Amino acid sequence: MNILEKLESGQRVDYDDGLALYELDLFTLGKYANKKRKSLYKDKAFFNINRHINPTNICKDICKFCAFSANRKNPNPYTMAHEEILNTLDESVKHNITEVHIVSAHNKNAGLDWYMGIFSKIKDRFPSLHVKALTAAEINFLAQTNDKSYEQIIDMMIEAGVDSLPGGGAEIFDEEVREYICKGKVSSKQWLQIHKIWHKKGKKSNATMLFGHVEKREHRIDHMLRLRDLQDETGGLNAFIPLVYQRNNNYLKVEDFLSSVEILKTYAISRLVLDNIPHIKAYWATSTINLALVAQEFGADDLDGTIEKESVQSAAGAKSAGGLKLKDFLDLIQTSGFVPVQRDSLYNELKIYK
Ligand code: V47
Repeated sequence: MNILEKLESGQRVDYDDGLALYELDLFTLGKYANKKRKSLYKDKAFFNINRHINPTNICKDICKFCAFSANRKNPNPYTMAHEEILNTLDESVKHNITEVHIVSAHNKNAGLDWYMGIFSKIKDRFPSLHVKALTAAEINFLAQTNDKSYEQIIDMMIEAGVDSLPGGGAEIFDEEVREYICKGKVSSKQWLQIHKIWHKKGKKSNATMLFGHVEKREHRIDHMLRLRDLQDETGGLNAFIPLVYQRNNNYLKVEDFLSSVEILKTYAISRLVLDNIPHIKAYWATSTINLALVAQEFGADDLDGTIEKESVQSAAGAKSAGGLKLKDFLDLIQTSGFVPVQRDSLYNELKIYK
C-alpha cells in the first residue's frame, strides 16, 4: 500500500511512511493534514490569553542553540525576586490572562524553595490562574541538585499549585543529535519518563520539538513516534509544538535554514503522524504569526496565546519579546478565515469570537 492509499484508508502511519510524507508535494500533504484538522475542529483556531515569565537566565547547562542563558552569549544575568513576579502578574491579570507559563534556566543558586515558593505564592494571590510551569529539563535539574526522585519533585510541584507541564526541553530525542546540541541536559528517556510520571498523577502536559538546525527529517519522525508511543500509554499530552530554530546569538553553526515549505510540511506531518495527540500548536513566536496562520491550513489548530513578554526565543532573534495585543491577535485570525476560540489551558472553550 503506498502512502496516499494509507492516508485515504486512515491507517496509522509508521516511520517509513513519515519519511514518505515529506516526499509529497506540499499541497497534497496539506490536503490530508487539513482534512484531519477540519474533521476535528472545523474552522476554529484556538488561543489563550496568557503571560510567559522566564524568571532566571542563569543556567548550569550549555545548550548550543540557546541565546537566553547567561552562561552563553547573554551578558545580562538575572533572577527575578518573587515580589517582582507577583507584581508582573498583578498587571497581567488586568488583561484577563487565564494562564501563566513559567519556564526558566537551571539556576544552582536559586534553590528548591525559590522554585516551589513562587508557585504557592501565585496560587495564594491568583487562585484561578492556571500555572503551567517547569519543563522536564528543569524537573531533572531540581531532582539531581536536591538529591530527590522525579516523583518527589513532581509531588512538591503539585502541592505548590502547578497545574500542567509545558513541553520544553524535548529538543530532538535522537541521542546523537542531542549529544551535539545539548550535551548534559535531561536525556530523551528521562524527558519521556518525567512526563509519564506527571501523566500518571492525572495531569496534562505538552511536548515540543526544536527543529530546523542540524537534525534531519528522520530525526523529526523518530521524535514524533516516541511521543506517539508515550501518548498511547498515558493519554496525557494535550498539544505537540514544533519550535522553529531561531538563529541569532548562539553557538550552533547552521548553514542551511528551513524553507517555509519544509516548516509547513513538518506541521502537516505532525498532524498526520500524531493521530493520538489532540492539538498541534503553531507557536507564532518561532514560526512568525504569518506562517502560524498559514499553518492553520496545514494541520495546526492552535496558536499559543498573547504571551505579553517572552525572553527565550526573542533572545535568539524571534519577534516575540512584547507578545501580541488581543485585538490584533483576533483581527489576524479572523481575517485569515478562522474563528478565534479563546480556550483555557486544558482546551475548554471560553469564548468564541464569531
Ligand atoms: O525547550 C531555546 C526552545 C524551549 C531556542 O508547552 C529555542 O505550550 C527556538 O518550552 N530557537 C522553551 N527555540 C519554550 C517552550 C514552550 C514554548 C511555547 C509553548 C510551550 C507549551 C512551551 O525553547 C526550549 C527550547 O527548545 N528554544 N532556544 C532557539 N534558539
